[in-house]
Order: sequence, then structure tokens, then C-alpha cells
Amino acid sequence: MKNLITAGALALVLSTAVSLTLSTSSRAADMAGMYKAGDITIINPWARATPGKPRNGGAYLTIKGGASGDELTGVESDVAKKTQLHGHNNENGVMKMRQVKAITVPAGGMAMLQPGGYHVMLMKLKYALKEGESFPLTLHFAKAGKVTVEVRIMSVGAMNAGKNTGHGKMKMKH
Ligand SMILES: [Cu+2]
Repeated sequence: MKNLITAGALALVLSTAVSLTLSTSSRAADMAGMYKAGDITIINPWARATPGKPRNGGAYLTIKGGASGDELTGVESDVAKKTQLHGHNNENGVMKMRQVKAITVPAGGMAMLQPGGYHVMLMKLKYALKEGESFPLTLHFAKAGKVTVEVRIMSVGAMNAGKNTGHGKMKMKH
């Protein structure tokens, strides 16, 4: 009997801890840009500003899998004539982009779309992407369905969505 009571009390403490963690993280996420759909969470969609005449652009985001995984199967956006999912291939020491059919979101893991890796390719942009602005991007998931997120436009050489302030004049070497 004593064990049962202890277990019950522990469960209560645990669920309180979990709900506290959730409320804290969703508040932080509001600022960063977080979208829940089905079992997955989309974090921080961002893109690089395109200097001069608009051509191609890239958009990046993190997708967190829940209890079950999912698959990102397609993307759509009005800012570009064509939108594709891309990955990189090392061909004789040269990194080349290639189109991929889908990006797996592992259960309990993350799929990262980032510079130098998987990304959303925005082909033939209809207008230049300006730093500080944002645009909608619709993601298609095998299980979670369609999710439209707002992509924040960071600086031309940005490497991620967060650490952009005060580094505007920093040159990125590739
Ligand atoms: Cu690409």
C-alpha cells in the first residue's frame, strides 16, 4: 500500500514537472517560431536574404519527431516558381545538390534542414528575399498533412536563424 501511494505521488510530481517544462518551452518557441502538427514540431523556419537580382534561395528548419516519426514529402511557396527538397552529395570531393523525394523525421529525433545539408530549394524566386521580412511556406508531411509556416528572412550569410544580430558585417568563409 505504501508503495502505491509513493508511486501515485511520484506520478503527480512528474506530470507537474512535464507541464511546467512544456509551458516554458512553448513560450520560448513562440519567439523562435514553432509549429505543432500531429506528432511533429517544426522549429525556426528561416531563409537567407538574396542580394541583387532574385535567383534561387534556400530555406531551412528543424523538424522534431514525437512518439512516432513522419516524413517531409514536399514543399510549396508562392515566392518561387518551383520549390524542391534538396540534399547534398559528395561527388569526387565536390559537394553537389540533388533533389530528394522525402526527408525522414525520426521518432524522438530530429530532421535538420540547414546550410550544407538538406534544404528547401526556392527556384527562380519571383522577388528578392529581404532581411527582416518573412514569407509563408507550406510543408507536406506523410502523416501530419499540410503545415504552413512563416519563414523569417535572415542576412545573406546567416548560418542559422538565431545568432544574426550584431554579425551583419561578418564575412562567412565557405
Ligand atoms: Cu538546393
